[in-house]
Formats: sequence, C-alpha cells, structure tokens
Amino acid sequence: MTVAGNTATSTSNFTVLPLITAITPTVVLAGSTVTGFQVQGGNLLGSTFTFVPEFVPPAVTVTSATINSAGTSATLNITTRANATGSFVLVATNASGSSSPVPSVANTLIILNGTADADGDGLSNTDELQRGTNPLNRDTDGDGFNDGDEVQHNSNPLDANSLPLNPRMVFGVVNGNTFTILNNGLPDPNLPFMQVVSPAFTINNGGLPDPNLPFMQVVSPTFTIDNAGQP
Ligand SMILES: [Ca+2]
Ligand SMILES: [Ca+2]
Ligand SMILES: [Ca+2]
Repeated sequence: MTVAGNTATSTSNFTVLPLITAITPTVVLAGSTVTGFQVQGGNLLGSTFTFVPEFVPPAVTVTSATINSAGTSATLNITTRANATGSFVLVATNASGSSSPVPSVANTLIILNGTADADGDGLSNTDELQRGTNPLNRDTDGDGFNDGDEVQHNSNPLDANSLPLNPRMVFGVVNGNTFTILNNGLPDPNLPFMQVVSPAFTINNGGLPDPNLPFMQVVSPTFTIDNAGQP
C-alpha cells in the first residue's frame, strides 16, 4: 500500500479502518433537522454512520449519507430528537471495521437545548446558532465583551474590533486613562479591616467625561473625596 507517497509492504493482510478527522457543524439543537452535515476523513467507502451512544428511540438519526468516490468525505442528513441533549460520537462502519468511538474534537457532536443559554452570556443557544456566535463561549470574538452584551449594545460579537460604544454601560466602571487613589495615612490597628484612616482621601480621574453617563455619575475630569472626619 502507499501512504503519503511512501510505499509500505507487509507479509500479512491488514485492514484500513474508516477514519473521521472532522465534522461540521459540531453543535446543533435538539429537535432539529440538519441537511448537508459534513464529514471529513479517509477510508469511508461503503460506510454507514451512527452516533454513539445509541438510545431507543435514537437521539440522532442519520437519514441519508453520500460518500465521495475517494472515500475522504461524506455528506449526511441528520435529525435530532426533541429534548435529546449531550455529546455524541460519529462512528463510520464498513467491511473493514469502525472508526474510533473515542470522543475527540474530530468526531464529537454536541446537542443543545435551544431555549437554554449554555454559556450564560445572555443569548439563547438558538439565538447564538442563528447569529453565528459560539453557544459554548461567552465571548466569541475574544474582545472582552460577552456576546449578549455586544448584541444589547449594538456592537458585532463576531468582530474583535467592534466594541460597545460605551463600555462603561456594560461594566459599570470608570475607564479613564488615569485613575489614582492616594492614601497617605497610616493604618490604625484598632480599625476594622479595610477602613480608610487618612484625613484626606483623593481620587484623581484623568479621563474625560462621557455625555452618555447616567444621572449622578461624576463628569469632572478631576474629582476629590475628602474624608476629614473621624472614622
Ligand atoms: Ca449563550
Ligand atoms: Ca456565546
Ligand atoms: Ca465579544
């Protein structure tokens, strides 16, 4: 036989098992039909496809499978049963045997409940699959703002360069360029933990005010908290 241009010989017969190297998509909803489910791999000719573990009734049903002539890919149509959630491994079986049933990123299909929010980012799993965000990652584009906050504040959760116009509204914090707290006093050993003991206490916020801030937030570039009283 020839593998990757190298010819190997054997004095005994051996079989080449079906191999699955990738599936697309890897996350689907319970109670749905997926057409054009893609399988990549090798030695797939003559294979039938099943998802394990197999339940009665089945959680995932393969309704059709078309394998390319090279045996390197297949296109399936599948349906998932309502309320059947969890992880399932796609296994290809032909006359030579079966592909690995060991779960890996290459062969594992995750089925989610559409109305749930698996990653807790404020968007339902159904909403995320429709938007193209990852229902298993709070921050799909990795820009520090979770998917639900980005949608709520009109930035693109799929573009790390698209940020909420007013990050303060998301985090509820001051984001000025400079923020300093000076406390020159020495701590009093008799005070409860974490109380301030200095007669003067200053917070210097070098950032510019945001006109969109809610009422009662500080808008001066510099503000001071003076604690002259006794604790
Ligand atoms: Ca979510
Ligand atoms: Ca998400
Ligand atoms: Ca984000």
